[in-house]
Amino acid sequence: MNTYHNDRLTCWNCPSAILRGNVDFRACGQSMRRFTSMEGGDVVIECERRPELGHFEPTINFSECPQWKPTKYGRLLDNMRVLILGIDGYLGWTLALKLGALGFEVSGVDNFLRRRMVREKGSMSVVPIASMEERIKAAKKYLDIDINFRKIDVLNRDKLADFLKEVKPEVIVHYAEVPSAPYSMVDADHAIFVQKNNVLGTLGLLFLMRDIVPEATLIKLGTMGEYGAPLTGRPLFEGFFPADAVLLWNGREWSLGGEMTPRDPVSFYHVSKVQDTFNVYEACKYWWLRSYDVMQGVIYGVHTDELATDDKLRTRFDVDEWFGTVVNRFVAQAILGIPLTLYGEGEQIRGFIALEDAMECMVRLISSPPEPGQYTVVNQVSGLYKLKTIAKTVAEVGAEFGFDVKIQRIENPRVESEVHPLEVVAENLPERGFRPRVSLEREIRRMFDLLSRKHIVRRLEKVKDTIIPRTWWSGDKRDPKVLGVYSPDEVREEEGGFRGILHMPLDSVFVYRWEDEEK
Ligand code: USQ
Repeated sequence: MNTYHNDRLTCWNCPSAILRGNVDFRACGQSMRRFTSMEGGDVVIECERRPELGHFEPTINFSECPQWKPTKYGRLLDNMRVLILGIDGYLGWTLALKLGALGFEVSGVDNFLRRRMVREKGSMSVVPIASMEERIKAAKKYLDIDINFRKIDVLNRDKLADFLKEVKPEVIVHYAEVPSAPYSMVDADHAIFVQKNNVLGTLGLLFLMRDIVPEATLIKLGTMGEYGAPLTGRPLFEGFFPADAVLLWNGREWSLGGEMTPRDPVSFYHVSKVQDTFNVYEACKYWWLRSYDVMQGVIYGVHTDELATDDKLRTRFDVDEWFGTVVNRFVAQAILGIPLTLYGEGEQIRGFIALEDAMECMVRLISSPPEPGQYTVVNQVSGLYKLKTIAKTVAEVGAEFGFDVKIQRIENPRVESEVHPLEVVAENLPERGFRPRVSLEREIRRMFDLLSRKHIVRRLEKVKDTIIPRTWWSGDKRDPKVLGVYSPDEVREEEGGFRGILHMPLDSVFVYRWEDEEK
């Protein structure tokens, strides 16, 4: 039996393996399996980290390689070089600290666009964050982490190319996209900007990876919103139909196995992620690049151990109508005494994941690099909830902190189904050792604990006017009408609508954890 989830991966997966010999780059994608099992030794590699081995067949597995050291996250490559694009953001900064604390060599790029866009709304991060210079100093002081930062716009390919040559990353985590659906719906200028920044930034990056770091893994942030929420209830598979899916039409039957599933994005921002999906998929096919495309659910929370080490290490936290995600906004509203803004019916079901769990997912993906040409989609959620359940939970936890929280249904400024089934398959992360650890209530409690501190409440008061949504998918700019105000015990979660169904096999793979041993 394997001790770690990634024991059986081999040099084929390792970014240190430089492919040499008779490698036919046209034999990518679909024919990869045949290629990897080829006998006769045509394919050889050189190991960047172990040049003394000379040329050899790429068959050493991680459990045999001294460079892949055991940790509680599985085997991790010693001093692995990770480049985070968008390192100044909510996720980027959190991941930088997490990886730094685990011994990765962390470098990062940002152009501070997020700070500017939030300022454009008249808002700011309600959790105070320092300049990048000060953040890097604090990371060194409190966690002894060195971060190699460069201010670069990912659309500037020349500068990005120079940095890639300097750093030679083995993993690139791409968080440098505009993450907001409402921002992309403000007007034509905003929609065009979002799509240009996101789609062309990623497309340019793919060409640079081909030319400079073809062995690196691209971990690209997509979104569960790429799939939409099919009214038929068809499960949302991980990017592709499973082998036994069939299409029936006119009395005839075809296999759908291995075909990309349909996408039905819900804003021009979500469309940009769909376009990225195709561009990354193609680059893996054409050039043997390797990628995990992460369909992340709605993220929430404030906590990781590293962020909590000192106030100077905290990550940003937005609550305005453009950049605040729903759980984060609800907690802010509860503290400000604004009834929680449920859009429309409140029967919408979404996949959610806490910040801390999302970071663990990233470490798991980094620990399991794909093979050349492999493009794998992972659905990154840890629970499915109705929005009204989220509102009720925030109100109930808020009561523990002494807040009397009301819930309001308001007109929905978005165009989205408000009553729909949702069935999600999320197998790829558990197979790589991920187990959700943070419950919704626990993280909401941590959020109240942090956000109700005096200095943050003062900042919340300052951005109060940016909370009520005024960006309509129709193009209108007006306050929505209130449809009803409720106390939490009047919210009946089980009444009406559907229940989310999540397929997440947590027992299928043995996961070794040092904590288990310590118990
Ligand atoms: N919603 C409310 N009240 C609010 C804010 C939102 O009812 O005050 C509703 C929205 O109508 C929507 C749901 O909550 O049905 C989620 O909205 P959101 O603003 O939290 O998230 P969304 O716009 O879907 O986008 C966010 C991130 C995005 C990421 C996405 C994951 O901003 O980057 O891609 O979550 S997902 O939703 O799974 O597509």
